Amino acid sequence: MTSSPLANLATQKAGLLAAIAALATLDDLREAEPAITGKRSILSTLQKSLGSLEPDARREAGAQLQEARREVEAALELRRTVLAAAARAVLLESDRLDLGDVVVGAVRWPASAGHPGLVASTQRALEDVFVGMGFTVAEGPEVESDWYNFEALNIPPAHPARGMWDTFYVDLGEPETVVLRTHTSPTQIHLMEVAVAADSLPIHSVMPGRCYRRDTPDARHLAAFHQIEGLVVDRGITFADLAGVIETFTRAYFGPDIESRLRPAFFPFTEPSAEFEVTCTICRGEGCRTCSQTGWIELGGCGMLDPAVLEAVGIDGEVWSGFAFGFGVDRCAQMRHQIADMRALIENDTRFLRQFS
Ligand code: FA5
Repeated sequence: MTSSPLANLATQKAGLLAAIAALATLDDLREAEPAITGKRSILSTLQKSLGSLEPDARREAGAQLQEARREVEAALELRRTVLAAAARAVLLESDRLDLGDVVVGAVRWPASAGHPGLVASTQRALEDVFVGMGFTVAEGPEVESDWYNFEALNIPPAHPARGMWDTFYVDLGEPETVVLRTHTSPTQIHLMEVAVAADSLPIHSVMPGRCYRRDTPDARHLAAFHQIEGLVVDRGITFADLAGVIETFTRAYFGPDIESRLRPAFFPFTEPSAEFEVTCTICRGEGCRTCSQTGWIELGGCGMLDPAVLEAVGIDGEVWSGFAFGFGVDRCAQMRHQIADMRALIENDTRFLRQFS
């Protein structure tokens, strides 16, 4: 009588389980795996030997062998999970950064506190100048409806003046009805609406904030930049008041050495309108790459409020008049600190940023 090929199965299985338990690393496991469950393993050899058995005996032995293989494979997977977790723990421990060690122990360079960026501090300085001149400070939303950004400012749909502002549209509601504001002028409209509703005219306010345009960044432009808007609505306001405010502001912010000038321009929401410019501080008016060889840098636009705008918000143009202006905060920072290329403001080069701490 020939003995069953599975006569020693229990001992053989115990040997495999012991070998699995002794595997110390994932590499050991990968190396041992073919000998434990692979084609040349003892389990596979036993499987082949079952072919010589009678069908009934083969079925019974097959089931026994399958159960043994399942146990061995389960033990191998469990060992793989345990070893992988151990390897990960070792890796994490070696990567561990104890912030306490860095701060309290091995500080390799002087720890430095953060500080407001140049654009933020310029915005504050500009606000201070205008607060000193009797203006209040207000803010408006960066995402606007087409009505506030364009229509209420006397720029109806399809008006050619829309081409002055290359607009980012937000994918909300009807197509092209919600925009990232292209200028701070829509905040004028919010302010006038509130003043009408609260019966609180006159208005003397400045409104700083971020604006967005599909402009290609260059020495004087960014796609996300900042403006500060000014709005005065009062009785008997004239262009001389506007010119006086612009002149006072430029002298207060840039100092008496910098010249400024107003040049006729067109904005749909002001009439008459002007652009105001200052001497380029990079070349002192000689002409350079930053000012496109003109010797002047445009800071912003301004003008007397167009009666159509007053009417859009329900202000009686027979009683009230006013002016508005809007200029670039980043441009002011650039001119005040003689930064040849505006893109330096957003490049986050700490050697540049540290100069303004
Ligand atoms: C306007 O945006 C008008 N809303 C200004 C205005 C307000 C006119 C009230 C009349 C009454 P303009 O598109 O010219 O105008 O922009 C004004 C200023 O914003 C520019 O002179 C410049 O200083 C700044 N500016 C405009 N586009 C950019 C840009 N892409 N990057 C940086 N600064 C910019």
